[in-house]
Amino acid sequence: MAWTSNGVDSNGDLDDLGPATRYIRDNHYDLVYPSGSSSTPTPTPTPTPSDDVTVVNDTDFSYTGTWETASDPDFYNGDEHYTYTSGAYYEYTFNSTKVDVYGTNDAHHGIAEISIDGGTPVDVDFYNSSRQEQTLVWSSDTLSEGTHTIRASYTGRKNSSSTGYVITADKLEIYSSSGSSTTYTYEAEEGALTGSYTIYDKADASGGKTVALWDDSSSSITFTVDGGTGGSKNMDIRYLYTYDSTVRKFYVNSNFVKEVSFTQASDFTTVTETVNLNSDSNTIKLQANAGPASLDIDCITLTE
Ligand SMILES: [Ca+2]
Ligand SMILES: [Ca+2]
Repeated sequence: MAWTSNGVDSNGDLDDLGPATRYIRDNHYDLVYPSGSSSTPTPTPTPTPSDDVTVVNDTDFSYTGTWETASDPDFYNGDEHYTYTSGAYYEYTFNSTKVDVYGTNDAHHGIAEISIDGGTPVDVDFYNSSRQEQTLVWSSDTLSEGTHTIRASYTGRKNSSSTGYVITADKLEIYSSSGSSTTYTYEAEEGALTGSYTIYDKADASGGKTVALWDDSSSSITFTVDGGTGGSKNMDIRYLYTYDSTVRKFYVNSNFVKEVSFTQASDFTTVTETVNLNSDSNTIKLQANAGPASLDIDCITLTE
């Protein structure tokens, strides 16, 4: 980190900045966000209906045979299972019409067989010349309504470029049956922003932009959201954070709910909270707090 000296502590805390430190911070800021631009936010939410996706972490799969576990912030939820042993497979049973499989590809990874409901397995290659976490390795066709079981099995086979046979398990994304729920996404860049922030372009951000919300007690982002008929919703907050962890104060309709924790994520990831909304219009605010530097917030997604 280029600016750990001169008043910024080892966590990159931005409190009590002197002029020299501000100079360092501002230069660092330009390096991190070269395409960044502060602009007047548009306080009009534009909710976008999308598929309702449930993410299932590898810790919830059912494992047979010998599997190892690994930790890395680049994995979904920071964890992964992998195997290089004959007879190893995982299964997961779900009630939906589509599943996407994610794992890590690498130069020493091999070919798995994936099947649905005991059907004919297909080969899925976990090889890539360099390590690539959270890769979409396989998508099912559209399945019939109802319960299905996916199985991913070690095969001991590989392509000719690979140096090994490892297969990995990081997460599944399960798509709900159409019409069972409604999801709305609200972009951070379209929220009402205060204090120190930068809206910048990022290719893999929802809507192509994300917001760096600097840790300054005046910094906040407020989303105006449609509560529908009211009641409890799931709220996914999509974010990036390069330090160990931080918190933001979370308010619904100006009432403090809790501090939400954000752990290190070098790729966009989500933290999920439950929110109780009134019918029709509500505000959801995330307020900066004491702690390390900027948290990038991309969007929030509400699910009925
Ligand atoms: Ca995982
Ligand atoms: Ca966004």
